Amino acid sequence: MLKITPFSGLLLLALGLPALAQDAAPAAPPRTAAPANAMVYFLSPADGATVSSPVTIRFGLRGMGVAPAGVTTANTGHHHLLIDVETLPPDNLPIPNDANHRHFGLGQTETELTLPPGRHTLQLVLGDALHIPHQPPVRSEKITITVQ
Ligand SMILES: [Cu+2]
Repeated sequence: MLKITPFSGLLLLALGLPALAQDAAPAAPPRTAAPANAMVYFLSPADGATVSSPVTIRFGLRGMGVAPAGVTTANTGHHHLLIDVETLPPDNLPIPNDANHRHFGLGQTETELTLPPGRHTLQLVLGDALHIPHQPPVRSEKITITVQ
């Protein structure tokens, strides 16, 4: 006799929904582990700094190494700079690639940023070979700079 345990019930439910599953988003790829002590931060500018544009932004990383996108070596990643981003992108998906979410997939550790005058926020997020934040995410504090 077939025993329906809670687990097999779920399995039957899953097997019974192949059409729905095909329409759903593909399963998120597995997350890449980061050491608990990993830390990404701004070497410059300082939080609260007043700067002129273009401004050089220098990225610091501790407890992990920088590697270009596509490289799957353990405990490495590449920098992403979030500019004036209020809501963090999802941790389980590739970081968007647009004017507000800049990728440094060649392994760069600094950039020259041209920004209009006014206040801007900057935040760093490390991404793995597939541009997905690590588990746990390695993110800097969000800093605010004023461009003259
Ligand atoms: Cu990336």
